[in-house]
Amino acid sequence: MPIDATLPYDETNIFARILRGEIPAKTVYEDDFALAFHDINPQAPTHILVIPKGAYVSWDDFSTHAPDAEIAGFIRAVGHVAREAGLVEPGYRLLANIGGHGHQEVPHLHVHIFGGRPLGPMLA
Ligand code: D5M
Repeated sequence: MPIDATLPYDETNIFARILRGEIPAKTVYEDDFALAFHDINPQAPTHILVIPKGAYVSWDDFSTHAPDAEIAGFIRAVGHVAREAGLVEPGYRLLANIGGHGHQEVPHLHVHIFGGRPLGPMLA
């Protein structure tokens, strides 16, 4: 079910639990600002999720409320993970779903990294 991205942060969401180490994830990268792990239901040969360590419901919440250092650190982490996964050449896709029409299901900001095959003009 898509979430309402205007709701307050829910500390019990699955990615908050991964950040707290309460449930496992196939982690590929971690730093002060971000955690990256394989998506449990991959839609491409490489499908990695990158999440900020801070408690942000969505891209909207993050871009409005996060300090500049967290925003810069998170964006750099996304690029680093894609590079380390060997995706820069031949290319890859970033996607962030936001709220109901964006079909966001987990109420903690996450950026999908897709790669490993030609992705076509859109991933709908
Ligand atoms: O997509 C949410 C994404 O999160 C979806 O691709 C599945 C993934 N997911 C859900 N639970 C887990 C766990 N436990 N590990 C890894 N990946 C997970 P969106 O529609 O953008 O909210």
